[in-house]
Amino acid sequence: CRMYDFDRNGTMSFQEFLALNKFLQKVQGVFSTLERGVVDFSALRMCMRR
Ligand SMILES: [Ca+2]
Repeated sequence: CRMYDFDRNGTMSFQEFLALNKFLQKVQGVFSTLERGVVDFSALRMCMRR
């Protein structure tokens, strides 16, 4: 799940998760009128499981 790994160290820290959350909220705000489900939260959950 490198696409969520902002500093590209191979793992997703809690700090990165928070940053990602902020980012996703922004993205969702932009795209929510265009299409719901642009951000796949189930994929993110799989990412966190590792
Ligand atoms: Ca990282």
